Amino acid sequence: MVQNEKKFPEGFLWGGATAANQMEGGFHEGNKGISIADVLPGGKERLHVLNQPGFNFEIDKEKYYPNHEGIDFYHRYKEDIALFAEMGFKAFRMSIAWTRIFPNGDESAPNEEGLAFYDRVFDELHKYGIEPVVTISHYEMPVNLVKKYGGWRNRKVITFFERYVNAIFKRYKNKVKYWMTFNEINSGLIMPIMGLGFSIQKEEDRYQPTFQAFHHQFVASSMAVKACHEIIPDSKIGCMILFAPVYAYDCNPENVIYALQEESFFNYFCADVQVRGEYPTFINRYFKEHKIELEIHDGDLELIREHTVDYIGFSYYMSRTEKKEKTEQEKAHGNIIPGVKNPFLKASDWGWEIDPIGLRISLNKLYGRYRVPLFVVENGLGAYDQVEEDGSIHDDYRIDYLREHIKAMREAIADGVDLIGYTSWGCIDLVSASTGEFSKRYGFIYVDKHDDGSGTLERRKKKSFFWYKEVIVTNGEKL
Ligand code: BGP
Repeated sequence: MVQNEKKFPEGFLWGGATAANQMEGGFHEGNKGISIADVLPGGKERLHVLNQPGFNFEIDKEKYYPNHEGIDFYHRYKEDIALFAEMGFKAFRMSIAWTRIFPNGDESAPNEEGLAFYDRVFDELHKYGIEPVVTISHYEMPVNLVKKYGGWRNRKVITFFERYVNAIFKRYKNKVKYWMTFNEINSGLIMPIMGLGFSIQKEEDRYQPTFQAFHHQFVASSMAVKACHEIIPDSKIGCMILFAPVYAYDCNPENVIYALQEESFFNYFCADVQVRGEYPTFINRYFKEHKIELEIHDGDLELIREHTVDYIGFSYYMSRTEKKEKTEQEKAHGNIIPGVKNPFLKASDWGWEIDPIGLRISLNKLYGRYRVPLFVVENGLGAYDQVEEDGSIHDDYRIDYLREHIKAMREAIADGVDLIGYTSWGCIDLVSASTGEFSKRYGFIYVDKHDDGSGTLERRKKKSFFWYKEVIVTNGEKL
């Protein structure tokens, strides 16, 4: 028997993660088209839009849209990548904005200016030996595809996506080895606007249209896996899921079965299709109960079966505790899916429950179920940072959070989990996806930009910058 060592393997991909729409800015430059992220306002209004029916995907000229300028990575990528290199990053997770490559999504040829921009970014990363890890679609499909076709509900979108992935695989085949298809694909179950490209108008939309849209994404994802392997033979392409392990509130079997059902539905439904290559059996009952009958074309299921992903990328921020019957008071309101408050856990300023052991549990659950390499492609603490008079930022709370999560990964490696990398979320401050705020900061690098849009965009190294540099240089030994 091989004894698992309690240390990070050689070549472990340490780094940071971002998404184009949350940092690039330049939303009108280089012929870029309008994406879903470009029509989302900031602050409370964003939360309202994401949770209420009937969003129209229009830009209101009177309003402020934080993603339009982001942190201006579009013009400052050299400066930012130099800072990542100074921290010793081995990998940088970023996404390509679909709307830079196909501004409206349905053109027949790609936009050269958009392609050239990412060439420059990848070249800059390679200059420092940083491996790009690229998400193909991170919450930002072209708005034209939403308005004209109805987002992922429409099967035609698969063809447009195919055009897009073929263009980027061909163009970057010598520059990008690690890919991921849809960011947090399972988030479409709760936030269809960002993930599936449509707004729920009535309760029934949560069933037939939602799962038809998922089916189209699964077909598109397998098609992308196939194309990626054909065009870039030494590539690795993964799925990306939002994983929050579900705990039963207590040992009441009613709560245990409820937690199990929630976990299967939210954490495993998409991963089962993308990793195992087939719809899980538990979903059939759900489909039946909600009268969902998928329209499946000849060849769809074969494609899904034959072209499964090489690894699982996942985000981990919190665990979730569940109880079948819960009162309003018991709910853990900040969490992505509320559940009930866990009395053993503290929460972030946004109410996200902090649970490093939950990461070890997630890694064990995922590896036990799928036996493919895992990649933690998002994890971090959103917090308010204070800039001191001398310009320093003492973010010890962030260091504590990350340290405990990295320890948990090390334990999981000793448990036998095959973990290939860790890219902590928002390695440079950027726009929050759920709230559109700048003040919810995750970075090792502070960006002088505020919720009202003011700020010089100047970059500053936080205390965590120097800490993470040590972590990387010692391959996770010095925490
Ligand atoms: C994930 C998304 C990211 C990111 C992160 C933090 O769900 O993939 O895009 O933003 O969560 O969330 P937030 O920005 O809402 O704090």
